[in-house]
Amino acid sequence: MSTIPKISAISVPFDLGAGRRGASKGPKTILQAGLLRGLQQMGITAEHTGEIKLPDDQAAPLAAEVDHANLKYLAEVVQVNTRLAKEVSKVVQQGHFPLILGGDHSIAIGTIAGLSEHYDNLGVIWIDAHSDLNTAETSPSGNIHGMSLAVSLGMGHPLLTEIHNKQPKLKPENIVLIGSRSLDEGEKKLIRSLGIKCFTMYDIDRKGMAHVMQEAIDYISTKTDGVHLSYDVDSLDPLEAPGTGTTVKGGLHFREAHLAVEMLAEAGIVTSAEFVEVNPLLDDNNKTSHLAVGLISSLLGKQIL
Ligand code: 4U7
Ligand code: MN
Ligand code: MN
Ligand code: MN
Repeated sequence: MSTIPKISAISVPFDLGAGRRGASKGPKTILQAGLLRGLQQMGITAEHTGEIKLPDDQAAPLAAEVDHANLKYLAEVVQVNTRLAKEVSKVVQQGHFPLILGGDHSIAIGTIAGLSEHYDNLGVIWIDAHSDLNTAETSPSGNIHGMSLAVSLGMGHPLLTEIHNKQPKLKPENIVLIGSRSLDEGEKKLIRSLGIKCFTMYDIDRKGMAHVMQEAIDYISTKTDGVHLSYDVDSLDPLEAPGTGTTVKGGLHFREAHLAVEMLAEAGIVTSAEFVEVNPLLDDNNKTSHLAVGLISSLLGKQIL
């Protein structure tokens, strides 16, 4: 992708949307694994715009103030995503490519909210073992990182769905799920009733990743005016990506994961991306952070030859 604009990387050291702590340390280890240096070596101009986080002294009082059933840390999630949405919107306004480094997947709420201000038909490719389509009513955990895609569709607590105004942020027909293998009952119902395009691990095994990606690209590129890639590293098999909080066996292999982003680079359709759920506390020698750097580089055009 020689046409790639300047990359603005935004760190979101936030993990209260997840059931386990540690993803807040993800952005730092991804940067330490050499992300910006690698991109610069590829001839890409990349800057780090800074961190979006809660003021340290506010986390405790906020948690005490709000007690919503089955929406853990609602106030914190709202606050960080409200800030993130503004920053993402600003980056798009500047004509740069937003690259968001998570953080748990609840930050997709803010990313997509900020993007949606600039697109009438935003497409989202959601590569994840999960679909993150729960609401407080269907969630078995109350963890908001399992609800972010539903929120972007306008479903869930108004404090979440109303972040950054525009409502809803996404249309179900503009979403593609890839790598799904752990879906809750309520999520399955929603995928079926809304007709959301979903390529499960079965489809990837049956058709191969190249075929699935081509179908996904053809499906999404014709009807959208921008495509956001939301990449949860738990889409990979735990053997490849041990450093994440919600591993599910039977996931993408290293080459399949790379092929997916290489094909997106070749298609030239992706206008923003986020890489989430890297948890260095659970990692093995920063394997998952290095993997994330490799995937981001491939997405932004790194080729073998
Ligand atoms: B992730 C789960 F029940 N569905 O809602 C839930 F299996 O961002 C997991 O994809 C959600 O990692 C995982 O808690 C959220 C669970
Ligand atoms: Mn996820
Ligand atoms: Mn996941
Ligand atoms: Mn996860």
